Amino acid sequence: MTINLTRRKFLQSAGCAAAAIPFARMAKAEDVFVRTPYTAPGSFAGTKTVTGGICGMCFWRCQMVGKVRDGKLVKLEGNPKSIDNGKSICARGNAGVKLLYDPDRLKYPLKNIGKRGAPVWKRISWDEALDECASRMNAIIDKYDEKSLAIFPHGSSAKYPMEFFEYVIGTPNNSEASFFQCRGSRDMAYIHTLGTPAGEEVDMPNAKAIFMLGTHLGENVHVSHLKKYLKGLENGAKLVVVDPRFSASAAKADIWVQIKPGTDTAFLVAIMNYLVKEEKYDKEYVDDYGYGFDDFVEGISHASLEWAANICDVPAKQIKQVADLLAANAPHVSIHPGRHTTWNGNDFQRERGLACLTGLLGTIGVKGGFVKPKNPKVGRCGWPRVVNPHEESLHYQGEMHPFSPPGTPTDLIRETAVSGDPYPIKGMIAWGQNPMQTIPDPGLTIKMIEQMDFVMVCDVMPTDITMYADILLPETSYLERYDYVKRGTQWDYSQPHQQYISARVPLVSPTSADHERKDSVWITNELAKRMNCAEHIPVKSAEEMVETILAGAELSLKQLQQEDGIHLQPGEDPYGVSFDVDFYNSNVEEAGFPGAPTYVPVPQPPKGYARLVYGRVPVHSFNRTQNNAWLHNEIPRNPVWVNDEIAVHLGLKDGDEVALVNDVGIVSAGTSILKTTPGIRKDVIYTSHGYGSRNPQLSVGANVGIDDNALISNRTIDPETGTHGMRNSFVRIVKEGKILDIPA
Ligand SMILES: Nc1nc2c(c(=O)[nH]1)N[C@H]1C(S)=C(S)[C@@H](COP(=O)(O)OP(=O)(O)OC[C@H]3O[C@@H](n4cnc5c(=O)[nH]c(N)nc54)[C@H](O)[C@@H]3O)O[C@H]1N2
Ligand SMILES: Nc1nc2c(c(=O)[nH]1)N[C@H]1C(S)=C(S)[C@@H](COP(=O)(O)OP(=O)(O)OC[C@H]3O[C@@H](n4cnc5c(=O)[nH]c(N)nc54)[C@H](O)[C@@H]3O)O[C@H]1N2
Ligand code: SF4
Ligand SMILES: [Mo]
Repeated sequence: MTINLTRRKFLQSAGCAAAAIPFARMAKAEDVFVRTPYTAPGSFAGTKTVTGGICGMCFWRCQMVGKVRDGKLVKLEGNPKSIDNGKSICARGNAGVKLLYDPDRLKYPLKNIGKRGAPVWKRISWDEALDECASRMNAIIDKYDEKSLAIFPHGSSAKYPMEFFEYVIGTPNNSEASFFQCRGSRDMAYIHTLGTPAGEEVDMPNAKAIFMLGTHLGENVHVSHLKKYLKGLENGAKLVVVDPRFSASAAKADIWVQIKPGTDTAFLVAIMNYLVKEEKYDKEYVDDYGYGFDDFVEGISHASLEWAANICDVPAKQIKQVADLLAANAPHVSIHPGRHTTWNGNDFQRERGLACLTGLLGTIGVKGGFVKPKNPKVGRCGWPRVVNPHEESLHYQGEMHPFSPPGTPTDLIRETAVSGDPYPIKGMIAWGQNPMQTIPDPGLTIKMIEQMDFVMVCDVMPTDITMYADILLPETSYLERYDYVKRGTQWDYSQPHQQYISARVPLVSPTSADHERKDSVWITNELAKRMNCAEHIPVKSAEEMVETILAGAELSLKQLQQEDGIHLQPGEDPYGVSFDVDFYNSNVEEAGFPGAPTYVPVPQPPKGYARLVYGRVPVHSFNRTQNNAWLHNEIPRNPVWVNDEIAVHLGLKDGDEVALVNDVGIVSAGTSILKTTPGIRKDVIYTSHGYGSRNPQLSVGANVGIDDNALISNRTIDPETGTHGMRNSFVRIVKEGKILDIPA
């Protein structure tokens, strides 16, 4: 592929073209491409290839190039120079084109002159919007103090405003979805076991066995991670998948353990107890790097195979079979740490269990095991820490959740806002996060929002949270802006080691006559000026921010461009690096929690209900792609999985139109189609996340399928970390208005 367009030339042509083409014509041109990208590469003749793109359809950040014709992006592809995703991007990455030209996108700053939740929008100028946001937030700070603001950020463009509100304004109330509803419990458990966050750094390509708990690769799609996994399987790795559902991974497994949800820690400690008793663990690794091993052995000694079999509802001999398979292939075993790990509120202990199992098998720093390749160094660019509000954080004040990830547990913010105790929280900022469909118990989120003096939302699309904004700010999309650097190493560590550095640069011009979108650096700086913080502004533009980060690696945007968007340099072999293992963690014990991984039972479904469990579909990212017609057309609604025998009992059949009602009486706003299958336990109902938006501004995605989050009314809090347990809500099926009890 020739990459023959310089950035300068590209920006010139893109700028002119965009200004010259009225939007109606652009939309028409786009329609021509709706169906073509997958099938007709010939139709991309005459396009220019622009390098430097980084995908933002999910957070994996694959490296891309864009095909541009007349200033219009017509196709996205993996960057052939990438040693990460390579030429591949997934369906969602491909559909970025559709997001870019989605006519429903936010275009101008908007003021809500109706009610929160039932907005009436009035277009206002940026000056009016920023003046109002700043003056109302200043007023809240004057009346109360900095702690009365809370920010709900997510994604790379939210980092800059997040740092502003935390480091400069000084609020500790910052709750990132990636921690408190995603991987916070995992990262903290690994830090307090192996001394390092987990990432998903298991060397699957070189593994003899791969062990996955819940992790449903194939439905969970992160391109280079999937490549690692598939390479491992191709290379003959045995696969063990523990999942109550016949997931895409379970379908490839040598052993599928159809576990009872919430009981995984019992499963893990029984395996470890067996390995210890049978002396099938890595004594040398444990002797050299293990701490608290005797206390650990004592702490798990009760966990017989039969004990776990009874709790997990799986045969004892299958647990033994899994343990033997792992031991037989050790140390070349990938114990996958998982990613979304906020399941039932007993999650820190389960993740500690996974980390301990990793140590027990000595599968650290070896082929196939847990390895941490060194990333290339780059510079830092962001707001200075003018204040450090950390100690004021609600969980420090209350001495709760001592192993909390960075920020403040979402639930503490929400309860504090609703009760006003220990202090009022009166201003809310949502930036790249959709709390309405992301945080369990949306009813409580609405209560929190209702008592706010001011709500500001910055987004790219109308979503369920934007309906609650007083002022709604439109951001440029990831295809039109500079933002953070993506760096890493190649994924198959048996290859000569290489590191890469790339940066997100615009593939098309952000300017156009039909909208007034701005990037997050510009928006935050303008707010900072109006909040009397101009002196702390670290950079004038997003471009300068990227240059500063690159300068730390003695690189520049110009040089990256000359290198086709990706700088490669030699790295270090990650093998041979060991990590100490805190099998028994006395800090955890001193804080009042079990020092050895311990199974804590979780709430069980009341009579007539099944547990609601959710996961991913390969063609959607969270809630953010609901309105993307290309993706929507692939899986228009989220099927409701029900065990086939239960279905027969209830007189239901495949394809029936159903709704769900939960154990506090909340009925799903939408309906979906039933999927009856032996591939789901009888006490579980499954559907996928990312459907059922209620925002009428979405012409494709509104009221389609079932919103899982609307049904998650019972939240449990993981006591060590303060992260949300999200799978303790229970549902019944509704068909034609009739509620059907799930038989025991
Ligand atoms: N296509 C797509 N891919 C994505 C994303 C996306 O939005 N779309 N998001 C990305 C992100 S940020 C994340 S965090 C990951 C999430 O992906 P994962 O980390 O793989 O998600 P989980 O929710 O842990 O896994 C869901 C699976 O867990 C099973 N499960 C439910 N309860 C239990 C239980 O108690 N025990 C066990 N063993 N299994 C259980 C479910 O049946 C389901 O198969 O996906 C990433 N990849
Ligand atoms: N019920 C339930 N809840 C979940 C999950 C689940 O499976 N089920 N998954 C959990 C997990 S693993 C995660 S990681 C979180 C994800 O939680 P969120 O980060 O809230 O994910 P999204 O639903 O994609 O919402 C992100 C919002 O950012 C907007 N957005 C997209 N791009 C941009 C941009 O460039 N700039 C700005 N300003 N906004 C942008 C989107 O339009 C959307 O409104 O959800 C968690 N919560
Ligand atoms: S995995 Fe797919 S959606 Fe995520 S960054 Fe890569 S191409 Fe984009
Ligand atoms: Mo996540």
